[in-house]
Amino acid sequence: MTPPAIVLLPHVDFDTGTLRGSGIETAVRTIADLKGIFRDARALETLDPKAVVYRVEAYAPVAEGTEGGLFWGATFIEPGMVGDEYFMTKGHFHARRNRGEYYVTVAGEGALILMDEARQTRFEAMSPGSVHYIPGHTAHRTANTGNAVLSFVACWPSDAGHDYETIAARGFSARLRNVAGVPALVEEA
Ligand code: M6P
Ligand code: ZN
Repeated sequence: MTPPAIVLLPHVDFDTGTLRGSGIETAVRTIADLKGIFRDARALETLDPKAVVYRVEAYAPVAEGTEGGLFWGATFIEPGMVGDEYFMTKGHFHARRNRGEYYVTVAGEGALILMDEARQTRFEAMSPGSVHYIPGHTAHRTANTGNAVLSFVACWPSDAGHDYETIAARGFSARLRNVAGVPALVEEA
């Protein structure tokens, strides 16, 4: 009789959020990938285009678009600034607008920036252990406001999809900027 196949389950390191195991896909976003995301294009030009801003490790046990499944991810944002803006993710609405998501902070300090479809923007402070429920119909982006790597884990429906185009076209209505040493949301003019 053939012995049952040994399945290596993915494994999370709770000190860092790092995912290990087979079938984990990593995406890297560099300064060059984030043109148009930050406000200060001149400040962006002074940075090494190959420098990594953030990395996402994702575990997709079902195909993207599958209804009823869930994905798991870990995101690692380096500390850094582009002008007075903190290193941050591109940000997205879910392509299926009503899909929600959980984020849980593992390490570092940051902010989860949330914008509803009426373009009302707010943020939640992220620190180790903080649990963030992102409702449907809400764009989300994370910024590293500290001096060390910000890492958080995420869980979202496998049919949520990423709508980056809406953010590329109009951005968020407010940006998280360092105002006199403190992260503050500043409305776009
Ligand atoms: C989290 C999840 C992912 C997302 C990642 C980076 O891990 O929300 O779905 O891809 O953050 O965010 P973005 O895709 O906006 O760059
Ligand atoms: Zn999402």
